[in-house]
Amino acid sequence: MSKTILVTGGTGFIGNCFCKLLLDERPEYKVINVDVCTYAANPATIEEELKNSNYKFYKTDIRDREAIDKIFETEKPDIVVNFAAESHVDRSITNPGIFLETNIMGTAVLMDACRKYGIERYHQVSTDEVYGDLPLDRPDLFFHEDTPLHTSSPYSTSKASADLLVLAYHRTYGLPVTISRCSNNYGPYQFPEKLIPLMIHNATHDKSLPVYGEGLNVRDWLYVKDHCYGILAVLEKGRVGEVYNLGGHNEKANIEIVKIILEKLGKPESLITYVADRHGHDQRYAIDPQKAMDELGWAPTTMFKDGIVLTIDWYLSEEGKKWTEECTSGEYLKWIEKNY
Ligand code: NAD
Ligand code: TDX
Repeated sequence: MSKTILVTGGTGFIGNCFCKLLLDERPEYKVINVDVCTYAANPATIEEELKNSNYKFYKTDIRDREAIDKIFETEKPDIVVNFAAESHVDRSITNPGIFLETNIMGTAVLMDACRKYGIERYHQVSTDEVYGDLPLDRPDLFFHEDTPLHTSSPYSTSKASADLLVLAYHRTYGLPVTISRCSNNYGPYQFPEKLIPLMIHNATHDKSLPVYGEGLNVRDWLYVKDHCYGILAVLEKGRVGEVYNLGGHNEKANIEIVKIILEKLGKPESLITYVADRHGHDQRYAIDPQKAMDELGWAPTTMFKDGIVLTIDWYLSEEGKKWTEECTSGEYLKWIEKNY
């Protein structure tokens, strides 16, 4: 049966991968992308999707209640998946306000529309950062779904607040919600402010690679498409009102990642520059994805050694080089003004 799925933040890194997956593997879905296109959204990302008759794009802010209501009235979505967010921790440290507005208030506006117009499912895309961090000397510890929320940055606090609001809308209003909390994603089309694309970009331009502190902080890396399959599994098999952790047991210290990238690109380690640490820098993230594996039959399929090659190859491709150049020069901001 044909269904309409409204995806917010579908011009961003993970949201676009999710839209592509739906268009490729779930042709029965009509995909509506609602994205205001912040600095993090290069329009080139959705060039191909715009040609697909199953896809529609609204350049709209999720904080704009009137505009969101209008889209719900017109499109009558069955399912809403909320990716839209301010997503970069460093930016949240310098400018927290917009994180609270988009990540918390935007979520409330979407869920109010869901209540008003009725939906089958509201899914919130969340992060392992809501659990805070784990000590480096306790490799036996992992984040479980019932690990207390204990955030460090304005970003993670805004995401945790949104999660609590989502669960409150379920309990108070009976909204049929699910939440997924994922570890660090990597892959093509990631904005070059995040660790992996930034390091690839700087290394290819023989610029220094800024590693915070001693580079010993640990992140748990998941290929973006595996994350999107996980969200699809939650939508199709997950229980309403539940939280699912998504991760691949692929923990690496930042310095390890940086050295892998340099090695793959044939660049010298002398490009590494140790810089001042991030304020409140989380030490280690480590997801236990057992619940998603057991209940949903989900498991990542891309090994890091393969995913990192796919990622580097994409950033070195003509498309990847042009896309990154547009992001770093801000060229597309002029394009947005002209076209929308
Ligand atoms: P991104 O920054 O690449 O994309 C975010 C998208 O949201 C952009 O296209 C942006 O234009 C859009 N957006 C921002 N504010 C908006 C608003 N007010 N209205 C409409 N659209 C708006 O981020 P991403 O890495 O793709 O992350 C997507 C989601 O996944 C976020 O909710 C993030 O918290 C979560 N997440 C990310 C990771 C990761 O490693 N990147 C890991 C776990 C969870
Ligand atoms: O220049 C850098 N140097 C550096 O050492 C940058 C940009 C990062 N780092 C470190 C900080 C982190 O320990 O690398 C690690 C990864 O940093 P980010 O790419 O900024 O990701 P992180 O802070 O871990 O958050 C990411 O994962 C969880 C996403 O940005 C979030 O949206 C997601 O929720």
